[in-house]
Amino acid sequence: MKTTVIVPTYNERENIERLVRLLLGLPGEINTIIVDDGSPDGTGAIADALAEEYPSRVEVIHRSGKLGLGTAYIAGFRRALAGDSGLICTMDADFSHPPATIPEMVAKAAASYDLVIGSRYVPGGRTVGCTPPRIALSWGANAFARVLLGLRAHDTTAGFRCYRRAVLEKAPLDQILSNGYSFLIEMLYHVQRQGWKVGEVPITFENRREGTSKISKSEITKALATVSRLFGQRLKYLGRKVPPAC
Ligand SMILES: Nc1nc2c(ncn2[C@@H]2O[C@H](COP(=O)(O)OP(=O)(O)OP(=O)(O)O)[C@@H](O)[C@H]2O)c(=O)[nH]1
Ligand SMILES: [Mg+2]
Repeated sequence: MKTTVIVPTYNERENIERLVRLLLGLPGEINTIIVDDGSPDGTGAIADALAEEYPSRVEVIHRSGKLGLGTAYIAGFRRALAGDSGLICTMDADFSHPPATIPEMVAKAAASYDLVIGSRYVPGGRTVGCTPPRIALSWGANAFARVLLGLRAHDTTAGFRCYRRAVLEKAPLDQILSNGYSFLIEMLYHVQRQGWKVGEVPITFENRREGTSKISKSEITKALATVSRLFGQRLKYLGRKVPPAC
């Protein structure tokens, strides 16, 4: 199945070229869309050089500044939906998400899943090189989102995902209010509520070796606010049967 991989970038000069070359070398029909937010370190120029080298396989969206991960995904989704890929994946640029798992995710989606998550928290999945506070934060965010929102997936904050095209076509992208990391929770909430089938494949999540993290403390507060807002919405819907979208 033709697959587009969206990679949001902000200051990923050390990673982006190697990642794109690895992605293009994977089996299957894969192309990429890099969404760069005017990275001061020149990531955008490296991405442009890759797009020039592979005009039919690498596209770059340049945005004017650091506008946030959520809107970067949405910009990538819209560009991908203008093309003809049947599957649209997202992943970080920093090698925390192993590119070699993509064929397995694609195969699982092709075998009848609507969203496949590259997951740290299913048997066989693990986290390597992260500090205990970072692990605790991820674990806490997941537990909180799963309990309050009833999310069934185990890794609800993972940015490593493959969506079937129809899922994104039907997703209420205009209604998603969160723009940071909690965008991922909000998106998963809508996907599950619309009745799509979500699967997970185990990954080894490795802490980034190059470049720096963009997570800030305010993301924690924003995630708490997002989950609380969605919990309020869920309470309204509880008891009402929502017809599946597929
Ligand atoms: N376009 C765009 N990309 C972003 C933005 N913030 C982060 N990114 C990218 O999103 C991906 C995830 O960011 P990271 O800083 O690795 O965050 P993380 O993986 O959740 O946290 P770490 O475990 O600390 O690495 C990376 O590819 C970043 O370059 C943003 O505002 N705009
Ligand atoms: Mg990272």
